[in-house]
Amino acid sequence: MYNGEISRALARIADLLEIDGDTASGSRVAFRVNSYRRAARTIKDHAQDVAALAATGKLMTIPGIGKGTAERIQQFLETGHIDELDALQAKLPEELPALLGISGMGPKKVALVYRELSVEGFDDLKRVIASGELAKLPGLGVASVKRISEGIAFLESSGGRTPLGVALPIAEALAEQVCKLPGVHRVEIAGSLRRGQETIGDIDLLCEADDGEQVVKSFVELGDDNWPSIKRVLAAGKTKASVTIERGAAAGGKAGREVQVDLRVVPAESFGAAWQYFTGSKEHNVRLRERAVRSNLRLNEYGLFSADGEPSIAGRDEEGIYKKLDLPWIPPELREDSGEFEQSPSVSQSLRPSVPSLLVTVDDIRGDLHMHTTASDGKNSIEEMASVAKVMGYRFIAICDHSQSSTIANGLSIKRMEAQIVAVREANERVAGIEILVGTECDILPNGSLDYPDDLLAQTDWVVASVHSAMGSGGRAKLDPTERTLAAIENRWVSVIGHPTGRLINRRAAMEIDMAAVVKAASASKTMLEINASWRRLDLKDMHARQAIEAGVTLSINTDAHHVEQLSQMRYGVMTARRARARPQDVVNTMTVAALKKRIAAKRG
Ligand code: DGT
Ligand code: CA
Ligand code: CA
Ligand code: ZN
Repeated sequence: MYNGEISRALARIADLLEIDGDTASGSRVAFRVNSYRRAARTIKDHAQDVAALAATGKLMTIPGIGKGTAERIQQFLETGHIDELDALQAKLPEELPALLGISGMGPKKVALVYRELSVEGFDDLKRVIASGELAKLPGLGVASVKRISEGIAFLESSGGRTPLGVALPIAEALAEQVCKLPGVHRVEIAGSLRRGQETIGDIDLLCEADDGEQVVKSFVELGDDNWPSIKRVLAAGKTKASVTIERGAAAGGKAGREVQVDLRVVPAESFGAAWQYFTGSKEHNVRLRERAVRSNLRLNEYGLFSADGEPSIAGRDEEGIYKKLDLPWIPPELREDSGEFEQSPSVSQSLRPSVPSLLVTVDDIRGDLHMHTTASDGKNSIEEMASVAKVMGYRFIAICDHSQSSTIANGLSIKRMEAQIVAVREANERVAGIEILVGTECDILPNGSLDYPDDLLAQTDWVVASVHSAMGSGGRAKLDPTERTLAAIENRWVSVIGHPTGRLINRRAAMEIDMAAVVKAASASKTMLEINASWRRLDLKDMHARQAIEAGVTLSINTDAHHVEQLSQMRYGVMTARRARARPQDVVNTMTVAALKKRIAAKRG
């Protein structure tokens, strides 16, 4: 079991205790809530595997883990349940904890509406908003009610889709388990997940085996000693099973949400056809089928057939199908009927490598140019970040801690930034084999100016400029988000605009930005735009990144890691870049150190 799961279970107990109990400060419950929260935080960031520590009886050596918490962790590891959590869940209305997923609704507010207005779920909450009762509660008022109703609308419009970075690890771990079942030769991911969409409706797995019924049977009986474990079986047939997996409370919004997994079993001779079909998108498949019909062929999930039926002329692999339809193999990320047919040169017309085969890959990435350390709100030191980056094969990184106005993120004052510059330069001397650039994530202030003076920025190698405050139009901000971004782009020291629209997937809408204007100004001034690879952001999103590339803007794909583990989120950014049709030369992270420095200097002059 991962530390994250244990951490989430403890945080969940804290949430439910806080909703359930009398948490007046100084009370016994408040004390327990705090200690669970502290334990959850410590475990989440703990460098060692907590399950391994537990196995050797060393749980209580972790700071902040007392006897009671250690017992609960032990129970969770052994049984997958915690009695206290189950009891709390049973005591509270079933839908109530889900209200915690609404932006603006913390445990205190959920407790308040539950106790004062008998709100037990979404419908009740919407009712008390409409009747005006909610705004009358102490500590709420019109502004916070507005925020809560926007939060509800956002959750509803995002339809409970699972973020890419939550779904992919679940799918990979499950695929690995299925691979070990008797009679299984091969397992692959299909559907929107293979296409790298930012959120996933359900996970589609495809499995090659001769006896489908046997595989389905052993699949739905997979034990729960492995992560992830199956929560409910929705259907189990001869060649198909649908189940749900608990996706974890911290994952992109609502607590306790499940994600559906469809498993289909097919024989080797039609594996390619099925993989192509179930990868989709539906729109891509429709176009492909039309193309088959025009060649007097018939395409379905079993294969490609001549119009008069037998025998199948392709179906073992995807390449064969595309080839017979006079197309190069099209990367899954492009299969959206958004130009991939028009872009793909016909195989017979051209022997040049096809455009899609030139898309950027994770292997092309030589460095990550946005990450935080303990100097601001990160969890690891400069050297820790650098050594993990080195193991990943990177040649460079940029340390970009927050600037002075980001007070909640412990942003660096001018003085601390000056010390940080020295610290990064020293670390760069000490750590061989990787170039550590002095960077900053400098706030773009509400008036469009930068949070540090130019003479300080000039001492850095790389400047990420980001909007973190006053993100709406009007209000505190003097300029609207587009004007602020344009002002930052005009600053010669700004290398890249960080997470340009500020959205949080399933949580916060993007700022209203005139992307065409931003892209144009970025291109003209040689300012780069970021694809923030954190699965919580993926910002720029695919279509905006495509717009940027078409305007000649260089992209920078960065994880914004606040912990060494998050450096691995690079792949989500790369998938997004591939959906944007990015080639290595469109992405600054693929450059050598020398070329990177030259590229940065091209704007600085
Ligand atoms: P999702 O799960 O909503 O994120 O999106 P997908 O694309 O994974 O859709 P899903 O899971 O309903 O189906 C997986 C793929 O199977 C889909 O991309 C294309 C194929 N497929 C499913 N149903 C149909 C259909 O009725 N017609 C066609 N042409 N393809 C389908
Ligand atoms: Ca799907
Ligand atoms: Ca599906
Ligand atoms: Zn950042």
